[in-house]
Amino acid sequence: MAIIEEISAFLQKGRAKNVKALVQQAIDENLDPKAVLNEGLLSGMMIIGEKFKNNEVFVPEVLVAARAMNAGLAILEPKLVEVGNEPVGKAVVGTVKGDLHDIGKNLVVMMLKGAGLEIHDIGVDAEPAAFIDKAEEVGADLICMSALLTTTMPNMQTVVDELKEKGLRDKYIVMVGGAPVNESFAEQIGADYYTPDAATCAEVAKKAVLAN
Ligand code: B12
Repeated sequence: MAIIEEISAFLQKGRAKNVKALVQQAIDENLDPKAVLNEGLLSGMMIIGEKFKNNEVFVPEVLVAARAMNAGLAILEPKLVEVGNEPVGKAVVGTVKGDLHDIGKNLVVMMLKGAGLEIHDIGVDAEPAAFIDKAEEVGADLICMSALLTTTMPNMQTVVDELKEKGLRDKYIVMVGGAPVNESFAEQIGADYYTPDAATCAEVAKKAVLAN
């Protein structure tokens, strides 16, 4: 089996050690890191997502697959991210309150780093105030929020509303994303940008910060 398919297969079984070793091997063999990400790690995760939806696998299996995904991502990060010298700007990134999904957020972090932004990752299940306090503390340009659950999406609105209440809304570029989020939701809650994936997020973020 080709190495990329093996990565996908081991990820689906939640075998983090094997995933790590194979991602390292792929790097050593000079395979394209984007192919390792998209056709290995992400395609494995998509298969798990589909099985989860159809009740063929359950939370524990998804959790170990996600751990394997994050382990593989950590090995791949230096290849995906070639950071420039001067930071273009600063971004606070987190997954909103009530939401524990971090794979997409971690990818956004990596791509933003690659675009030259200094990142302050506030993790998952982040309180609205945590986004704002961290942004104020570090003098951020951007606030990036991720949500994977329809039930946690409204917490993005809370952050925007609290920014408004504090008179800080115009100080920050607000970006939102995650599988259930879309352009019209972003508009509805008063965010500045939505993008469907992490690579586009980085492109748009860089342009927006430089234009600011
Ligand atoms: C992995 C996973 C889990 C893992 C998470 C582990 C982890 N460390 O992240 C675990 C097992 C913990 C989990 C738990 C749950 N999950 Co879950 N999970 C998934 C799964 C299979 C994959 C998500 C993922 O990582 N995708 C891969 C990443 C790369 O994609 P992504 O996050 O969308 O990110 C991309 C873009 O959206 C974008 N992006 C992401 N963030 C941002 C931010 C910005 C600013 C921008 C611009 C872009 C951007 O860039 C990324 C890549 O380019 C999805 C299925 C799916 N198809 O999404 C379900 C899914 C999200 N989960 C679901 C559910 C229901 C749950 C649970 C409620 C299950 C339960 N009964 O307990 C719990 C909730 C826990 C909680 N409070 O958060 C549902 C949500 C349904 C809904 N409409 O709300 C889904 C859709 C599955 C399903 N079809 O039923 N889950």
